[in-house]
Amino acid sequence: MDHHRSRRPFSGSHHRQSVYTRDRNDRKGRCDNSLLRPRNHHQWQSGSTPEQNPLTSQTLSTRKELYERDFPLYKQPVEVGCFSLDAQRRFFNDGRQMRYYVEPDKNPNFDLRDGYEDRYVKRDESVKEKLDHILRWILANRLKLKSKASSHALDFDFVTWRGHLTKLLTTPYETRDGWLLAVTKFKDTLYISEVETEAARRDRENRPEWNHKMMYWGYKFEQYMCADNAHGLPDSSGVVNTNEAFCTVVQTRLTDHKLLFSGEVDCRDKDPSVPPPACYVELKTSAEICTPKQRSNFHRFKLLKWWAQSFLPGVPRVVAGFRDRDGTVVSVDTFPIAKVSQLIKNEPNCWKPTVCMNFTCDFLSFLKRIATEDNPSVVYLVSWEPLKDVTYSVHRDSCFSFLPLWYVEAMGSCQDSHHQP
Ligand code: 0WD
Ligand code: CA
Repeated sequence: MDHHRSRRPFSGSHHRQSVYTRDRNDRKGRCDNSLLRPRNHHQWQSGSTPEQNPLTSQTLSTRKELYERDFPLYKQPVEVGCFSLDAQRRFFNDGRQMRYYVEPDKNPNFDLRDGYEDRYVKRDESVKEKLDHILRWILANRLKLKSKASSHALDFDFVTWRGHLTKLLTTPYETRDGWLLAVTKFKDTLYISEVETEAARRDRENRPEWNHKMMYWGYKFEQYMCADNAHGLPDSSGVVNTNEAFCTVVQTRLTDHKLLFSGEVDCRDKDPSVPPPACYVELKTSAEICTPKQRSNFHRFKLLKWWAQSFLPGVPRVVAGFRDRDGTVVSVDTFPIAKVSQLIKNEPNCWKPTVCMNFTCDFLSFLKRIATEDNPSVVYLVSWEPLKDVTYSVHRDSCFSFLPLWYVEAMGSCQDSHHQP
């Protein structure tokens, strides 16, 4: 076939995954994920073939039983910087969008529906920003980021969004949504950027009106809970603009994987003596819990996502607004992340933090093993669907390439240029 012509041999004969050189785009210029089905697709059943050895296998199992071992080393995340996105989604290398947590009444009666029709500016979700904001932050802060000795490469194995890592942490327990991650090795760092799956795009484009409203409720809750400065009060008469964001950038290590990632933070405690990320507060809304069944589901499904998202950057607490069916917050509760494991421990068949972390650790090792070619235009497209193993395919100069030229050129401009495209 034509698009195998420029295929280059890989360094080892054990590379048995499919190799694509060029991808066809559909009429709208999107990458067509339906063309991703590889021909010589190897899907070894973990635990049932001699090729299950995790050190050589080209696939990775997500079965939770395989990850029930001791909790892996996860270093205390350290904030190395922050950035802001303004009402027009413009990047600023500072904390101007930081907001401050304001303690609410126990029974607040916030009307989350207020403003949906007339005071809501919604971010355009069809614009895919990929890692661009993080890359901009890296370029603006290169000097203060520790570089590897004798090179100007970053001293990180992985750069990504916190949200992508959250999806990895919850994968062994996920039964509904698969994911697609694009991975590129550039100057010894693996960059991980999400690609929207076909199913996710369909869902987004066909989202019913009630769903749009409920998404707004979450942002409206933030407005009721946050002030723009440490001594201010919330202004619920203002506009909700979801372009605006404050993002923390943290560094940490999961066993031998050095990570740099960024995540959006809702607000901070106004006490200036508590340093980030310990001062940060994650805000959530959830349906009011009225029955034991609802409580159990909350523990088994919602707390998993909340824990994974906040544990990663070291955000110590989630403040939840419980809403009735009409969108009125009837109570507010604080969930310290460190106490979540106690909350769920009497829940039969529940998720375990150690499984989430061990799977993620093994997944990152898997990426290091497969993504060997250091080239900014090569993408290892890693995909997963519930009940299946993680698989991948390789793409050169395709629509999946995501490291922008401005980043590649800026990073390549200082010595160590043998990897330049
Ligand atoms: O393009 C993409 N595929 C993604 C873009 C996926 C994930 C994130 N992003 C962007 C978001 O626009 C946002 O600026 O990255 C930033 C946040 O990154 P994150 O912290 O790594 O993402 P995550 O932990 O999934 O979400 C944190 C918050 C969400 O709060 P809740 O309480 O709902 O978890 O970021 C917001 C949201 O408030 N958020 C988004 N806002 C606009 N568009 C999006 C999104 N696609 N995803 C999360
Ligand atoms: Ca939130």
